[in-house]
Amino acid sequence: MGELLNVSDAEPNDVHSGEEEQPVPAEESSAGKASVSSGKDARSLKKIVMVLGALCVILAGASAVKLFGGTSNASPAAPAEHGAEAETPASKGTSPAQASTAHKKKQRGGNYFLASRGAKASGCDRPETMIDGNSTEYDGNNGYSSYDMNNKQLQGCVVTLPKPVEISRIRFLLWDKDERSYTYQAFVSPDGKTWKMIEDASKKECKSWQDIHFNPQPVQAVRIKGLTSTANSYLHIVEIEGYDDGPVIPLRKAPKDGALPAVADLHPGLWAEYYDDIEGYPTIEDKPLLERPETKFDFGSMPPPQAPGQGLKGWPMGGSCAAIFSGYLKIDKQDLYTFFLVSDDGSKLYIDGELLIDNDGMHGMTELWGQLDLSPGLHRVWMCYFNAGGPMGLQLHYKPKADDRKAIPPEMVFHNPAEKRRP
Ligand SMILES: [Ca+2]
Ligand SMILES: [Ca+2]
Repeated sequence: MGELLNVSDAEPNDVHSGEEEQPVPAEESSAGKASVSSGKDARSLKKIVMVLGALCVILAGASAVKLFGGTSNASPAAPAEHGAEAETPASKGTSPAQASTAHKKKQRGGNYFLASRGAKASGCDRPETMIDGNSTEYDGNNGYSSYDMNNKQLQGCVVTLPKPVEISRIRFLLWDKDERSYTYQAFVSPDGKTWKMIEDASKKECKSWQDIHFNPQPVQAVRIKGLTSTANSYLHIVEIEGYDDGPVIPLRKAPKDGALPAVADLHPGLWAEYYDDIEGYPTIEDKPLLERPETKFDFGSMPPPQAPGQGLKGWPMGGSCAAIFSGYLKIDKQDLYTFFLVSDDGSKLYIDGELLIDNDGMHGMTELWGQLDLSPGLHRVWMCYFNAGGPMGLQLHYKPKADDRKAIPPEMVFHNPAEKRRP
């Protein structure tokens, strides 16, 4: 209950007891966090992936206080603002939907879903707040639209354009000043009458920004139909945006496990490809700014960089960036190995061509782990990472069954210089 108080405290000037229905903090629940792993647990007996994180974070102790206690010019939850408090675990969640489609954004023509460009919003209370171009100023009382999902006559929050526009991505901000999560379905319409579902997030725990990509098509209206909230029966949306990003460019993929190289052909370190100025995982069209062997994967975490080049321990860049690490793990002894992948924002770890840890999405330092029984010899490893902005961090640790957890040692990682890495 303290949190609601703090939410108001964050923006004292805006506090007025409106008669509007107010978001109420979710009950103490870690459902949103746990859900990140639930799908994977079901998929594989070999892999046990759990969220320890969102909890074990750089800002862990401070999150509640810092996020809501607020400094005077704190701009909460502004993905483009890269504010220090924009990505605390408490403020940033993600859905698998958002994550799996993250890719370089082109944003041709900018955001079409603005009142200033003739868009109209409906279907909820204070619909104008969804298209005012303001996704940073909102609190427990103001700056969001809402509707009661229990009212079956309401079909969701709708934004309608003056005429159809080619659109390939919508993103919207679910009210995220506490730990609540939502489920929803998103639809687009070429004429405002017939609707096509572009995202079924009815079984996902969705928080904060939702980023949905689809094949470019004429769109005159978008509708976000809320299904559930972990807090109450209301859907709250701060802002809806729509873009023409052009065709979806495929992301780089982990190579399927193939023939292993001869140990004699290997060189120390995983091959690291660093990509600058992209906000998602590298696509097949992105070109790395820097490539080099990398023997340490313990970059730690850091607040937003003050200047280009100010990085983590050994990390070569700052701000929006991405990386792919590929090569081989050399295992000396058969054992059950636990891998820990900690990142801000998203990361994924593949071993032997299989996704072992999916730490995807935009979030603060979040740790996931996975276990694998590995035989002696070489095992293909592939890890991708991105930071959409703001604080960043990456760590890969491992633990043999009867040993301590430690950073991956340099003598365990190799790459084959002859290997072709990009399409
Ligand atoms: Ca708004
Ligand atoms: Ca970040």
